[in-house]
Amino acid sequence: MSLRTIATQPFPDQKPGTSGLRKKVGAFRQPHYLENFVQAIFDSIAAPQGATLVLGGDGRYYNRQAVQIILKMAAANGFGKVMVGRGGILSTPAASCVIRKYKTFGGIILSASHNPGGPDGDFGIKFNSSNGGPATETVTEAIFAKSKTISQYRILDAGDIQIDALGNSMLGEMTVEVIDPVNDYAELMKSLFNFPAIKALLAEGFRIKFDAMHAVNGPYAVEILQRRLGAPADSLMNCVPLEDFGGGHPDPNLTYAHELVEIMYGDNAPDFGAASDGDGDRNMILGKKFFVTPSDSLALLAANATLVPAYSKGLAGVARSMPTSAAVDRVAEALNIPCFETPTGWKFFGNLMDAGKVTLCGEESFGTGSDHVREKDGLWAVLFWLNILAVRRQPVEKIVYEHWEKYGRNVYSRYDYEGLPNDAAQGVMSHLQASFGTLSGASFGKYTIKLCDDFSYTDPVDGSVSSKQGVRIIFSDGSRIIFRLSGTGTEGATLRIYLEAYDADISRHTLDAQVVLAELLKIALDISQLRQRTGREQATVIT
Ligand code: VG1
Ligand code: CO
Repeated sequence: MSLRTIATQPFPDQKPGTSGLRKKVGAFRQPHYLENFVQAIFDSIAAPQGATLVLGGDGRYYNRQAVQIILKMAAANGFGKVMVGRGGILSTPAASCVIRKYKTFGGIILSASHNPGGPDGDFGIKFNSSNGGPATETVTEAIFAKSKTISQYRILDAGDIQIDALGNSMLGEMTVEVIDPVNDYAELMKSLFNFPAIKALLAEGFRIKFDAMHAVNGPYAVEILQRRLGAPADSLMNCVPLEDFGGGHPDPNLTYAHELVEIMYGDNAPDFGAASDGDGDRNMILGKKFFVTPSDSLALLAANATLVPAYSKGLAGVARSMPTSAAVDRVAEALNIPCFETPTGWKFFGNLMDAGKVTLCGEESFGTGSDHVREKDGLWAVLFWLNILAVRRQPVEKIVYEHWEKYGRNVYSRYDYEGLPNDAAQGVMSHLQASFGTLSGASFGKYTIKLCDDFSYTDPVDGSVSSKQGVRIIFSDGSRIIFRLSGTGTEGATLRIYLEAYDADISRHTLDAQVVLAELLKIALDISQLRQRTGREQATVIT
């Protein structure tokens, strides 16, 4: 077994996006591509000699090969130990949990989350710091800078390491500990929620359906929902993880989780439905023929937090990403706690949680979480809902309607235009930016623009500034239109339009969101010239 130093050349395109580096599998399989990025991580994070690292991924195609490469590189770069999930698997929230529980130096998570997998699908990698959260922008910028000048990487010349049985083995001087990917996470969930109450609810015939979408959360759901909480086996679907997610798009929304949606909108529907994504950090919540928008879900969790043992003493504060609706702001105001507005991406919540400023965080993109880990957490959100349902004993939609009655309704929808030519998408954004002057104060029917700008965020903890985080058009009644380019796609550009209208009138709370938002959508398409500039008439996905 010998340590080898391999000469390499930089790749120009290793800039991490909203959540790590995501590319087609084919890109990652180019000689030296993965190795360069891993060495750039190791060169940037200054881990002390003998440090411990956590390693695992969502199990998608190329996960196993990547794990072997990273183990050999960690051994050659002076790490003392790597804790790897059995089979190379760890859900994103479970990886965060393990990093924190064992106080490791950090971890490497292999995932392209909700993006499709398989040989022609996507792969991804990111580094999480010792707080268990995605590296801050300062660190990801340093990794990118390093990737542009890299000239060599270090790797151990060794055979493949067994990662399928629990226990320790040696790789050169480094210990490889294969850990159970589920147990630490399940124990953490048990410590947060009222498991006996949820168990009782399920025993009384409250019916649930959880769709793991053939992704990483399958075994976690079997252990927690079925084994520990007693849900019948047929409450779970698609719980066998597959390298290509069964050819599906492991994104829990009304479009891609249609199998579950059909059940929840069909005859004899269960009382509660939920799904999670490729790496287990997203969640979708459904009632009988009822969809809870992620922004509303965050607000509801905040408003009902004291029903959950872990949050019974109340919340320090809440945070949401800028495009997420202001529903949670209203709850924060009523609770008299601070509410922070951050750029898109979970990495911006870490500092706030570490400083004890916020307890709950969420994004409109089906992500919710708390300071129990430093990632968003799909099953945690499902358990939070079940805990609320076990205490309140009301149907999902009733809980939502009561919430709107008290706080008003932030009617919300997102339109995604995927696979656009890069320059056309950029053109839309530049056109909007150039129109700020003429748009300010302009009226469109009942809507008058109060403010338009490019969102910029100053981190209240470390003072770092992130600018150009999305175009905001804010109307005098608080309604908003946001335009953003995605930072997770791997093909062309994805442009997202986020629409939000506030409605306090309960007589309109049963209206379909698309009906309420039709006028805002028209304004958005007009002022952005999206159709003319991209030739696209319809959005690819509407959530
Ligand atoms: C999207 C979502 C964002 C989320 C990110 C990672 O980013 O909008 O809210 O944090 O995905 O989620 P973008 O840049 O494509 O809009 V996951 O579950 O893919 O790690
Ligand atoms: Co995800």
